[in-house]
Amino acid sequence: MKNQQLTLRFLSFFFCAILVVSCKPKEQKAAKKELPAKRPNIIFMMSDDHAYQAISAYSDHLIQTPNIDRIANEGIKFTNACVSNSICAPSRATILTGKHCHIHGKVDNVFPFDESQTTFPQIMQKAGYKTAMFGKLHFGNNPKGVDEFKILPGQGRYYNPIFNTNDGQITVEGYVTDIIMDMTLEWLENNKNSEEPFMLFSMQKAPHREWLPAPRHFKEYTKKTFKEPETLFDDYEGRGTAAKTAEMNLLTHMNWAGDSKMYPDIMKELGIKDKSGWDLEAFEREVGAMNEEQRAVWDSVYRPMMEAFKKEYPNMSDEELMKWRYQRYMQDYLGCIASVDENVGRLLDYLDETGLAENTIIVYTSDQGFYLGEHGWFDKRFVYDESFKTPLLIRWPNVIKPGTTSTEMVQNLDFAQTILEAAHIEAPDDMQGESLVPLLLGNNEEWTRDAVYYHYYEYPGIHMVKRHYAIITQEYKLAHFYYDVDEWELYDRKNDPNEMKNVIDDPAYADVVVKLKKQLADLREQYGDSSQLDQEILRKYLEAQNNPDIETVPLH
Ligand code: SGN
Ligand code: CA
Repeated sequence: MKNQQLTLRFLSFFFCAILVVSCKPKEQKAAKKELPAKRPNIIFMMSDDHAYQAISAYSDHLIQTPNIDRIANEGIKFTNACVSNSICAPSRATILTGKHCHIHGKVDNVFPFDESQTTFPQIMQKAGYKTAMFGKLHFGNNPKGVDEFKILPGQGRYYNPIFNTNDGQITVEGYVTDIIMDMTLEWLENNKNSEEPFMLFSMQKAPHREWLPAPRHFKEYTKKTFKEPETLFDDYEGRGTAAKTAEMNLLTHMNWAGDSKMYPDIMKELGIKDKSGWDLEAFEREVGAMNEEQRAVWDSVYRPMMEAFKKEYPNMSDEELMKWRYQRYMQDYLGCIASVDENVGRLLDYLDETGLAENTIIVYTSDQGFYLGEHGWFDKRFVYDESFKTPLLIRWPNVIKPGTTSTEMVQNLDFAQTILEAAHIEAPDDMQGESLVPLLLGNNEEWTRDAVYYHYYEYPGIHMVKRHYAIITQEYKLAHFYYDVDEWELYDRKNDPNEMKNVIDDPAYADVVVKLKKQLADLREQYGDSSQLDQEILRKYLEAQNNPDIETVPLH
């Protein structure tokens, strides 16, 4: 009996095992993920000149940004996100139109944006989205396609800023980064129960030059010392003429009053001249805009620091001065980032508290990257990594897998199509980017692009970075500086991440050069760019420099 029972048990176990094995589903290719049916809200946060080196999700050697990092940890971080032209208004125009600069026409900061161009908020507004924009646009005109806007005129200022609004100009007391977030939160509060989804732009001025922090950060940040970049003392050997002639060096081109916050009276005492011709004006434009209370906090921190420097200055070597200027620069720049991060935290908390977080896509990016002393520089413009790459973090709960990293060559050119697709709206055929939606969903095999196109124009002009166009792949960067020189540069991105050696004439790269030149010519053709267009754009630019009757946007 016992034996029979055992045999039975064994047999039933055996059959069950067979059943389990045969029912196990075959290894299947992961199913393609689809967009959720419900249209999402979108908050597009962009700061001005926020270098990825100053976001701890990318690199934590300078500052901790726990709130911005939350977006990366709960969403996706792009490590090769870049711009098609590393300068403010052209980048914004590319973001809003989904087109390269030579197509939408905003190639530099000089001419106003062509208002006949279609921007994606106009398309979203027509498709039933509620739309609003707060902060910096820098177009020389107001945004189209937004129900409500409060926009800084031109570059705007840090303290007690003026805004252009639907109902005329207003001046708001306080610090610009806090104010722009106040406006963002107020609009959300007023619209959170609306039936329609929303598209909200919250665009910070910080940390744009002259890098002025909130008074609450003066003391803490002026006491900090930051790690110097490896290339702070770059002598530009091994690079082309453009790197050698650019005017963005911390020691030689930075303003004393406006940038390093040296008091004009101390400058005078030390016999330091206003080299740019607008240094004292820049100081007055920003520091002069403070109210009494803000100015008192400023003077209590900056005055003693500058008095101490006054004593040291006569005995300082160039190397010591460079180091001092780097620290001064970072203290102010990163002080600005501290407020940006705090305000991102305010927004994320608000979205959690109201339950809006769940169906809201949050994008955090910058209009371009920035040099934080790398190659001895500040500013941007070049196709070299620190200015060409830009931070890009996106959170979309239940759609993007938390903690995802993508190394794909994505560009600001792609944002319009991405947002339209996420919102179930068809993008116009003449947009030139590629939607990032497959990468957000995890359908990575659908991504097609492996090289991006770059074109910078604003020369001769402030910072004197020569005109150039380029092709960039994960491995290489090939650039042509075509005006007032005719020079090619090639960088091996994997073996020379600091881009210290132009290998264009190195025989080992001869095949790469041939291949990339062909690919670059094809890209130019594909995107509708040409030497003839380069010449026309240049002619118009030079004409405006010589003719004061031609309308231009103020520089500062
Ligand atoms: C200002 C800055 C420049 C900066 C341009 C463009 N000088 O002119 O350093 O390159 O803006 O910046 S400042 O002293 O007025 O700040 S952009 O971000 O608007 O393109
Ligand atoms: Ca900018």
